[in-house]
Amino acid sequence: MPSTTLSPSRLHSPKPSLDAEGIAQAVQEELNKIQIIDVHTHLFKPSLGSLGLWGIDELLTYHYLEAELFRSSPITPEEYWKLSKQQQADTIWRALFVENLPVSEATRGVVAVLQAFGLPTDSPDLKEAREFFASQELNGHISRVFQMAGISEAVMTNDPLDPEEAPQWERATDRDVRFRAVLRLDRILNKWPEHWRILQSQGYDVELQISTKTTYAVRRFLADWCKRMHPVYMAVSLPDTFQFPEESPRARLLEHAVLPSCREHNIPLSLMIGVRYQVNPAIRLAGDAVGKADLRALENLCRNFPDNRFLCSVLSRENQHELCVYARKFRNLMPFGCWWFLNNPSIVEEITRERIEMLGMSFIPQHSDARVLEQVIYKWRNTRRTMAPIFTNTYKLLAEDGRPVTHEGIHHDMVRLFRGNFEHFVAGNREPK
Ligand code: FIX
Ligand code: ZN
Repeated sequence: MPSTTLSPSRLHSPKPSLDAEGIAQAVQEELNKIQIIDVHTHLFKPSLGSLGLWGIDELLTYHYLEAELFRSSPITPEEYWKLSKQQQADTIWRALFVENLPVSEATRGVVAVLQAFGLPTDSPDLKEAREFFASQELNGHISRVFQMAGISEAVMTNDPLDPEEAPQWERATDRDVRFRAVLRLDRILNKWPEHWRILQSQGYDVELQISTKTTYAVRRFLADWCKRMHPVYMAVSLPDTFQFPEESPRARLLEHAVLPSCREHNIPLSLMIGVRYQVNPAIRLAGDAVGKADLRALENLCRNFPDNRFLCSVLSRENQHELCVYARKFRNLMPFGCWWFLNNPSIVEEITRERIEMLGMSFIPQHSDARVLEQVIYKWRNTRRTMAPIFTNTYKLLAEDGRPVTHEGIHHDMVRLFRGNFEHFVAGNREPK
């Protein structure tokens, strides 16, 4: 892992240590100032057309809120899916924001976004909010939202087999510096039997069997998409039952196509482990759950493929400690984010404290996983709010134990956590962009 270090003269500053109040102030200042790289989102650059979701109706029909709707309203999923997008948003607004106080993390998030734009947070309907968002020009709105969220870039999730997205890449050749691409491989790795024919129809000499011919052709497919997308990493989400090695198309494609391709293009593979897919299909995207995974699969990958770099986020609370321990064993492993059901202050606090205690500042604390543009506003505000006291306490302990803490040192760490670690890890032995 290339260095993100301070020069000795700057670390061993003659400057007196900040006192407790000074530390808290410096942490707040640096957290407010840092322009974060949001390393995993489901946002899309505008040139990818209508894939990018934004505005009040999308904010309200977010699958986190749909899950909460079915707990606080008599409407059935079948009835809900028959409604138009606007009717769905109206239903969620009424049930979770008018008839009940929006106290959950996800509902409070919508309130924070409305407040950020100076819109009423307690009106009986969505008329004013809809008029406001309808009056926004998308490109300018994206830049304004990124500025409000304090992020410089959003890393997308791009699926080369998505029938809606794939054709867009033929046209979307622009390099929008606000967005970075990622080659998402869930369909190839988790659902090969259902998807290999799509590659064949595109002229890749693959078959159901994961033969050498197939792995060679899949590597060609990945190389073509790397040329088209310039991905910062490849990524896959994996079930709680994920095993490696194992006799499966997924394990063979990983070993003989994806990992070699990542080495060839010198980019990491991101493993997001621990999903129990569609435990309740009736509520669609909201129907996924979590399961504790056997992380020996990760251990085997990190040990057996030392020339590959692995970004990793695990969904189960019970897997967090193991992930920290494995990161202490393997420098080609970078833990990132408090993913999905973990992105709640009480759990973010627990995970982040444990990571600092075990890894110092050598991890990526958070990602937003935003599916709707304006979500980055509340998700990063909440992250800053939750992490400020954790970082402050960390430095207070360091000062108490006898090491002077300076504003400069804190600045260095915030840059490292929210930019440097990611940039260096994805760059590998190249100079980061
Ligand atoms: O696999 C993923 O990237 C997950 O983040 C999503 O599938 C999930 O639906 C989500 O939105 C989590 O926040
Ligand atoms: Zn995601």
